[in-house]
Amino acid sequence: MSGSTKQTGFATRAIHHGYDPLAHGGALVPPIYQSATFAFPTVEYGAACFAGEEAGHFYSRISNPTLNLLEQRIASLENGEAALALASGMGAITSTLWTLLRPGDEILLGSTLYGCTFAFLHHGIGEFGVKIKHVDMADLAAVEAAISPATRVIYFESPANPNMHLADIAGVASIAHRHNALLVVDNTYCTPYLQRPLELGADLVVHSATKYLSGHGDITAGLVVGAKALVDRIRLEGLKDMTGSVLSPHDASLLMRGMKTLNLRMDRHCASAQQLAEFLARQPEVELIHYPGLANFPQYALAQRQMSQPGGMIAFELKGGISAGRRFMNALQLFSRAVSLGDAESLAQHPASMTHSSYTPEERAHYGISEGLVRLSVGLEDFADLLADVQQALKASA
Ligand code: 7XF
Repeated sequence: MSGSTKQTGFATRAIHHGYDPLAHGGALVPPIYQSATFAFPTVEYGAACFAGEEAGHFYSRISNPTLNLLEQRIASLENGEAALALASGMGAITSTLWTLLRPGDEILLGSTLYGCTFAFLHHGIGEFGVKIKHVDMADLAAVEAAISPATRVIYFESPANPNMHLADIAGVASIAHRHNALLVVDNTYCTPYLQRPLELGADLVVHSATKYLSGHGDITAGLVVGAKALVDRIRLEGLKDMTGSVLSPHDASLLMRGMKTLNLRMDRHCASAQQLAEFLARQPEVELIHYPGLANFPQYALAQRQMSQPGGMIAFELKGGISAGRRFMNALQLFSRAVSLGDAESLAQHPASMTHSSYTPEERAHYGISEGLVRLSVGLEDFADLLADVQQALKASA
C-alpha cells in the first residue's frame, strides 16, 4: 500500500495514510525518529530552514518526521488541510489561543468547559487583557447577541465536559464567519470518527489525544487541525515560542498505534454506553441522565444532525445527591475511580471535586456543573460485567 490513501475509507486512512513501508526498508510500522536535532548539509541550507525557505526538519520542537506522519493522519481523518501534534490537550489549546488572541481581543466561550481550559481562560490568558464571555452555543440568537467587533475567536466543546451540553457547530460557524471571527472546536469527546467540525464550518479542531484517539491511557498528547496557514502560525508562534509543548516522537508512535483501532473502539464504546444509559434511565435511584443517544435528551435532534453516534461518555445524578453519588462511586469494582476518559478501562469520577475543581462552587452552579453529577467513561470490557458492576453499585448507593 502506498502512502497516498486520500480516496480510501476512515479505517484504511487511520492505518495507512501518509506511510509507505517500501520507502522505509520495508518496516511495516513507521520508524521513530528519536532525535532532537537534524544535521544540515551546509550552513546555507540550515539558514534557509530557519528562514522558512526550506521545508526540512531542523529541531524537534518545531518539526520531526514521526510527528509529521501523525499530523498527516489526523488531518486526513478530520478532513483538514494540516495538523500539529503537541504534548497534551492543554498544550494544543494554549498554543492555539496564545497565537490567535492579543490584548483587547474578545473570545466567546461555550457555557461549560473542561476545568483546566476554564482555568487557562479565566486565570491565564484572561488576565493578559483578553476579554472572555460565555454563551450557550446551542442558542444562536444568544451567540449573535454576544458577538462584537472585538470577537476574534469562538471556542467550545461539543459535547461539553462534563454535562454533555451540545453546541450547534454549523450554526455558530456561520455567525463567526459573518463577523470575521474564527471558530475553534474541542472535538475530544467525539474524535473525527463521530463528528468532523471542519466539515461543518469550524476553522480549527483541537483534541486531547490523551483520550479516545490514543485509547490506552498510556500517553498525554494534543492535536490541532485546520487550514495550513493557521496551523503553521500555531506551530511557529504558539508551539515554538510561547508554550514549547512538543510531543515526544515515541508518544507520537504510540498515538498512531492507538488510532489504527479508533473506529472499532468507538463503535464498542458507543454501543455499551447506549445500553448502559438506557439501563440507568430506567432506574428509580437515578434523578437525571445526560446522554445524547437517549430520545429524551434535550438536544437529541442536534446530536442526530452532527454526530454519527452518541459517544462513550455518560453524566448522571442520583436522587440522593452527591452523598449517594459518592457511595455509588466508592462501591464500583470494575470501573476505576479515575479522571481521564476514552480508555479501554471503564472510569468513574466526580467532576465537582476532580476535573472541574478549578471552578468555584458558585462558578459551577453558574456554568451548569451540578455538585451531584457523576461522570462515566464507558470502556471496552464485556457489557454484562459493566452492567453487573453498575447494578451492585446502585444498590450500595441507596
Ligand atoms: O491536557 P490533556 O491531554 O489532559 O487534555 C485537556 C483536555 C482538553 N479538552 C477536553 C475536553 C478534556 O476533557 C481534556 C482533559 N480532560 C480530562 C478529564 O476530563 O478527565 C483531564 C483529567 S483532569
